[in-house]
Amino acid sequence: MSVTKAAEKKASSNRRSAELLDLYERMVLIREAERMCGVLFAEGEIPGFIHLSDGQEAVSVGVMASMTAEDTISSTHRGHGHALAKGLALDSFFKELMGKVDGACKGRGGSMHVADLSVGMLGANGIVGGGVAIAVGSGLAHKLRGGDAIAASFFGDGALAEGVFHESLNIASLMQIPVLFACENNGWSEFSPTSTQIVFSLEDLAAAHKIDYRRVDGSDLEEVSAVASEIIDAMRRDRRPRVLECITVRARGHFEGDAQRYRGAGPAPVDPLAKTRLLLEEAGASAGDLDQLSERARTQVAAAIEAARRSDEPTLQSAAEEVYAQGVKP
Ligand SMILES: Cc1ncc(C[n+]2csc(CCOP(=O)(O)OP(=O)(O)O)c2C)c(N)n1
Repeated sequence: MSVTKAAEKKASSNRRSAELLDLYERMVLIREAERMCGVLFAEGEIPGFIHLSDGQEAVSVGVMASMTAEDTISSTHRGHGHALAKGLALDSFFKELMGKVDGACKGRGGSMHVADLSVGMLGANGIVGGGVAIAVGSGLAHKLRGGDAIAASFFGDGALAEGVFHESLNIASLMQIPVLFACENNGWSEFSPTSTQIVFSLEDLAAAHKIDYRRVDGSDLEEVSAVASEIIDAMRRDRRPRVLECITVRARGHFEGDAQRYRGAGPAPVDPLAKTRLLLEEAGASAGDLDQLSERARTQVAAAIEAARRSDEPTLQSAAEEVYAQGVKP
């Protein structure tokens, strides 16, 4: 190998390691934010229900590595990772989950309906499949406006049984809408295995709707980000929909507090964070530097929680505010 070729190869491998480190840091931040969500929920500081996405971080971070602020996403009840990966600020996130006036939705959305249009996060969604059609609508808007922005819908395998999902695939294919259907297949729909719920494969369904389909190992950050980048680049050019099935794990219960009595002892799930950390260490990152990165995440999350604690709750008198869009009469 020539000296120039060797130098190019080294530079490209350094670039890859720097990108991987950046994505790893985002995953660590999501894991830490969710760990603290669990603590705050148990202590009664987060009202309602929360559903954590431990084990699924490589999907949100890997796919969104190729998205910009102009691109839009819709999410699910398990949407913390999606919101943070899309760029929702930590402060806004914790204030929203803790029901405070300075939250992303002024404390009205909470965990299951957090949204921030300024970063293209169209909302988490308590309705299974509810976000899918929203992303299709947003993708249509991108197409009509011109440019190369795309929309993505993150949904679980449970959404495959919903009518709206089938309608959404059909219309996206019929009208050639640049929407990425990103399925996080963790094998569970609440307390039931997917195999007891669905009779078709997502691959067959995509083929029936004439939409290109790819499957990735959702615990493998490098694979998710490489395949997503390829797909999204193609979508920016050809303005067509795509289906990406990410095989992933739900490391925790369906919701926080779920005793998981329905769950048998299976093989230990692969942790995408541990897997990526190993890769980084093999590429030369020191354990000390990686520990420091985790420490930084803990400090950032702790500061955001403290800021949320200092923020006020909405007043009772303001309960009816923000119900209607500005300028729209009831
Ligand atoms: C339309 C609708 N039906 C049923 C429910 C109750 N429900 C909440 S979560 C869930 C399962 C979701 O499974 P999946 O989409 O695979 O996501 P996961 O929880 O595995 O991330 C169900 C059936 C709901 N919220 N909305």
